[in-house]
Formats: sequence, C-alpha cells, structure tokens
Amino acid sequence: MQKQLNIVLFGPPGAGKGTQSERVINRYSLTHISTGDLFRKHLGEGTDLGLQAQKYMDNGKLVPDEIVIGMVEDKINHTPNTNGFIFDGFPRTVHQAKVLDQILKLANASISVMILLNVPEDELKNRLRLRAKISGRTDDQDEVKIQTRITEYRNKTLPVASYYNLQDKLVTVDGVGSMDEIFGKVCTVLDPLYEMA
Ligand code: B4P
Repeated sequence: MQKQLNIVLFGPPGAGKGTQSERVINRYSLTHISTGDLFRKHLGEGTDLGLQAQKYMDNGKLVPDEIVIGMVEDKINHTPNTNGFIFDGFPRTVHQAKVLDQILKLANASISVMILLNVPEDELKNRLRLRAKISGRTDDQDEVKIQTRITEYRNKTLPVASYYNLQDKLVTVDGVGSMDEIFGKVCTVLDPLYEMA
C-alpha cells in the first residue's frame, strides 16, 4: 500500500480548522473528513444519524463517541487509494483518538502529524459572532452555546493534544493572522512530510 499523509487539524471552535482544511486538501490532494460537515449533511438529509446528532450540536455539546466513530470508520473504509486524510474536528476525545489509531493500524497506516491552531478565546468568540450573521448554524447563534463549545473543548478535547504529544506528533501553529499567513505556516510543517510520504 502507498504511504499516506494523515493529518489531524486541531483547535478550538472557530480556530480556522475548516478554513485551512480546504487549502490543505487542494495543495496535497488529501481526502477531507470533517465530522461537523458530515453531521450537518446528515441533518440536511434528515437521516437518523443527523437527528441523533442534532440535539447535541444545537446545544454546543459533543456528539457521543459511538455515533461519531461509526460514521468516520465508514468513511475511511469507503475511501480506498487515497494519498491520505485530513481529519478536521476529529478526534475530539481521547477515546476517539485511540480508536482512530486502531482503525488506521488495520489499514497499515498511522497519523503523520497533528497541527494545533492556537487562537485566544476572545478572538474565537469574535469570529463565531461574525460567522453567526451568515452561517445559519444554530450553534453559532448565541453566547451560551458558544461558551458551551469552548468549555467542551477545554474539558474533553484538549487532552487529545497531550495524547499526540506523547507520540511526538503535535505541532502548534499560531492561528492569529491572515488566512494566507496561517496557511504558509501550515505548509512549512506539511511540505517536508509530504515529500517523505
Ligand atoms: P465543527 O463543524 O467542527 O465546528 P467548529 O469547531 O466551530 O469549527 P469550524 O471548522 O466550523 O470553524 P473554523 O474554525 O474553520 O463542529 C460543530 C459541532 O459538531 C460540535 O460542536 C459538535 O457538537 C459536533 N461534532 C463535530 N465533530 C465532533 C466529534 N468528533 N465528536 C463529537 N462531536 C462532534 O472557522 C470559524 C470562523 O472563523 C469562520 O467564519 C472563518 O471564516 C473564520 N476564520 C477562520 N480563519 C480566520 C482567520 N485567520 N482570521 C479571521 N477569521 C478566520
């Protein structure tokens, strides 16, 4: 099997994961797995999975691991012959990270790097307030939901960074600045890994 470049793009809500993912996919021809986008797609189509996720997302809470993991596993298993994956918003708990390692191991692959986009809380809130005006996303619409998402991140998601740090795979990138500047820093991390893959 070809060697894959598998990236976890990580950070709090509003850090720019979705924004940077689009650029990374174009440059390195990777397969995008955004759990938030997948849930919103299911929601739009009115599937059972979408309806199960909705009550958590609407309140800014994490969707339970068993729902998220099944969906990601299905997507990985239905994507043969890829250069690699960019995981955007996944894993969000240490349990999700451990299961992802197992799924990739079965495919003789592994995570190459985790990039953490570091953005202060005030800036995150400003970005989400701005996006609320155009996104139509229920979880962007009020301060309580935004705060819940940030608290969920601190309590349940941030430990995932330590998990990858223990494997020497964590790289932190300053997520404040123009989208192009940040993309430049992300490429500085990924270009050498891409050449090796
Ligand atoms: P997500 O869809 O992942 O949403 P998010 O964390 O808000 O990040 P997103 O990628 O959309 O925003 P971005 O930072 O790019 O998750 C939504 C919900 O789904 C979760 O709360 C949870 O309920 C559920 N969920 C998803 N995955 C899950 C999982 N694995 N386990 C459990 N539950 C899960 O951008 C934000 C804004 O900032 C944009 O408007 C953008 O234009 C702007 N921006 C980006 N970069 C900027 C920059 N450099 N300067 C200024 N603005 C910038």
